[in-house]
Amino acid sequence: MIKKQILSYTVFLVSLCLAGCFYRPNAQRSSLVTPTESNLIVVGYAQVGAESDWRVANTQSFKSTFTEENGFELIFIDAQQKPENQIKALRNFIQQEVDYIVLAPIVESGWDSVLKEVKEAGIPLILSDRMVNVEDDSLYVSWVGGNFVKEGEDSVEWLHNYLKEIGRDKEIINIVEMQGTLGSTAEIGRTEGIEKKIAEYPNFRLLEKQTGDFVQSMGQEVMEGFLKKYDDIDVLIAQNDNMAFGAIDAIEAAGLVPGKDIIIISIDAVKAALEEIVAGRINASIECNPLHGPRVAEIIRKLEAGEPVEKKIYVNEEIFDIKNAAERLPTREY
Ligand code: GYE
Repeated sequence: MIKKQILSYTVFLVSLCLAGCFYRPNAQRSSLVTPTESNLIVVGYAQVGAESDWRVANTQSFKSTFTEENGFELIFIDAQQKPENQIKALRNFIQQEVDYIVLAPIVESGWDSVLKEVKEAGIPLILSDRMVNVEDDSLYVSWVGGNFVKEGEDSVEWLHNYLKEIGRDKEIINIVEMQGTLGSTAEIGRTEGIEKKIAEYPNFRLLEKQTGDFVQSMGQEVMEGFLKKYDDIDVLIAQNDNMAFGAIDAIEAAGLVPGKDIIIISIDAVKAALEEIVAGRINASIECNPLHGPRVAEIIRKLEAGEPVEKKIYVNEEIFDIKNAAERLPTREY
């Protein structure tokens, strides 16, 4: 009798262990699937956040490209604009033994040690959108994104041409600048391009620059501050559309007409910005294309095939104003 009890207890223990050892709840599947368990290529993407229309379109581009039907499993992490969250995400990706890591770094600095860990783990890392400032560029395989310096330069060139067209090119022009997240490649490049070009035109004065962190509500706050401080602002250059949307609210609340009393130029050219151009509240938007999903997938395809990839890939971008916005709106993807 006792023997029988011991036997059934042992069977119970063994079955408990079996269940415990092999049970993998569905909810954790994404973190447990490894390339040996399926044929899917596992890609971890450490995204910046959801701070702007541009970012939402970028996330959508990755989610619709890196699907199971296309042969991928995507592990998507929204870092909520906190660099420490991205570092944590990268370390988790290493533990999960993903096949590739895609990183859109929030800021350029602070990457040397974690990217070294990624390299030591033998995981190819692709940078998308923004850059890292590291001593050893073998820490990443490839980068794809916009030419931020050029976008900044184009915004001021557009202004110069527009002022000529409306006969104001001999006037002193007071400009305020709204920067993106300080220390991000998009901010660093755009600030450089904008200020280099402003310096080329003796009648352009930069009254002040301030960051609005690429966020609409902060754009509104920063503009309110500018309007309290200066009563002679001619132009706002906002380093993204969403901050310009916030600024429009502030300008209207101050009893001024956006696009007329204050010329507004922004960067990104998302669909809502094209609508604002048609409505006359934004004068121009310099495109920054967010659809990097297929571009990164193409880099991975080449790496899988053992083909060489370019270290830096710049995306072509356009300029939108009243001359082309209406005609392009119906087919605008984002
Ligand atoms: O312009 C802005 C987003 O890094 C290019 O980030 C990107 C920028 C984009 O928040 O809207």
